[in-house]
This record gives sequence, C-alpha cells and structure tokens, in this order.
Amino acid sequence: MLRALVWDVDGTLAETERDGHRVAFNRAFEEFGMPRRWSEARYGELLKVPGGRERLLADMAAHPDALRDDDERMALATSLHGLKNAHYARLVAEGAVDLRPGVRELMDDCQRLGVQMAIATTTSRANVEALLDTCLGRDGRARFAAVVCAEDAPSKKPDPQVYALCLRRLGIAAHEAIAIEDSPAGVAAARAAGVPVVVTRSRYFADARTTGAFAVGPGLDSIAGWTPRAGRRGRVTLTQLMAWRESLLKLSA
Ligand code: XBP
Ligand code: MG
Repeated sequence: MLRALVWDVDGTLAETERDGHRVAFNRAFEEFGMPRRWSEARYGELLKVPGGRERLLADMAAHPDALRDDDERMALATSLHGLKNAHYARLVAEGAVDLRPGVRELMDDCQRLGVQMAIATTTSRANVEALLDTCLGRDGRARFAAVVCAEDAPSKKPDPQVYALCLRRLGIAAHEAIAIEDSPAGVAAARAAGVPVVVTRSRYFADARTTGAFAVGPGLDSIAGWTPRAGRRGRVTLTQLMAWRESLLKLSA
C-alpha cells in the first residue's frame, strides 16, 4: 500500500534554480563587492554539486583568484550562502518562482486518497517554508507530515540520509513511499534508501541520467512523453503513479 509521497523541492516542486537561487547568489556576490556572476550556463555546470554552500566552495576551488586558506574559504562561503538565502526568500515572496504545473493537482490527489505527503530536500528549512508559504498559502506547511531539510540531514544527496530520516519520521517502510525527484543525485539518494522514485525532468536536468527511476517524464501536467507510456491525454495522477509502482514491485517480487 502506498502511504506517502515524498517531494524533492528544487527542480521538482518548483523551478527554483535559474530565477531563484542563481539570481540570489548573484545578488549576494554583488552585495559583497565581488565581480563574480553566475550565468545560466555556468550555474547549470555548478548544479552537479548538490548544496548551495558546497557549490560556492566548488566554484572558488575552480578559480585562480580563490582564497588558498580552507578556513577562509569556508567562512566566505558560509557568509555568502547566508546572504544568498535571504535574497532567495525575498525573491520567492515576490513571486519569482511558482509550483510546477500539475504539482497542486497531485497534492490534491494525495489529500483525496489519504496518502501522506513529505519533503526530502538538500535545501534549508527557511527556503522550503518561503516556497510553501508563498505558493500554498497559510495552510501549506500543514499539508506535509514530515519536512526533512539540510539542517536535519547534513549529508547531502546522493547520500540517502535525508530519505532515511524522512521514512523514520513518517514511521513507514521504504517500499510504502514514492519519491519525486528531478536530479541524478536525488534519484540516487532515494534509491539508496530503498524508495521507489519517479522523475519529473527539470530545466537544468533535462537530459540527465535517470537510471533507477520507475517512471520518467517532462512534468506532472501531461502524461504525454512519459516512460513507461500511459496514454496521451490528461495529467499524471496519483492513481497512475500507484499503478506504475505496483508493476515495479511485482517485477521485483
Ligand atoms: C537542490 C540543491 C540546493 C539548491 C540551493 O536541492 O542542491 O543546493 O540548489 O539550496 P533539492 P541551498 O533538489 O534536494 O531540493 O543553497 O539551500 O543548498
Ligand atoms: Mg531537485
């Protein structure tokens, strides 16, 4: 029986990266008087590194002007990251990002069918709450039985920590959940925790590897273009996800 749908945040609930986190990083650089700006393309490369602060450290390491001292680098990355998150929350509150098409409808399916929802993300609680408050309104947070963030699971995806903790908080077994992800690191994290995973491709991971996912498609608003094929009309419903998952569980039984 399916007992929970576990959402990834960045790239899955919303396309937060290009117009949210990336812009916020650039504003933080500007505020620090740093000439660095991340173009859309450069940010795409850097997204291979999960975690905003880790991404800053990776970029610093790749630059000849980088600080040589590890502690100094870490201090700068921590300050920049904090500032970035403040800018990010402001951008989200201003409406810079919205939930991806089909997300609200799938959430409503969960409510109707009595399937719990949870969040398993690499980003911080403040960032998640900014998004939920803006996009789902006052009762948004209450719709999730567990919200597991960077503060709870410091070992970032592809490490399974965030999923393992989420399952523990929900009090369910891995096979009783479905994860929704967009990135290879997210898929790897869910699979390593034993959670069946579906991929909705996002802007920055449009062509990325999705090995291990039981279904992959361009978005929840249309069933067209999904693998396995399931028709051409309508959106991706929770009933459809459950049917795909059942076939997977039968195959692996
Ligand atoms: C995506 C990430 C995050 C965000 C930025 O997380 O890797 O690092 O890009 O957020 P997920 P932070 O897909 O698991 O939601 O700066 O807070 O890390
Ligand atoms: Mg993601």
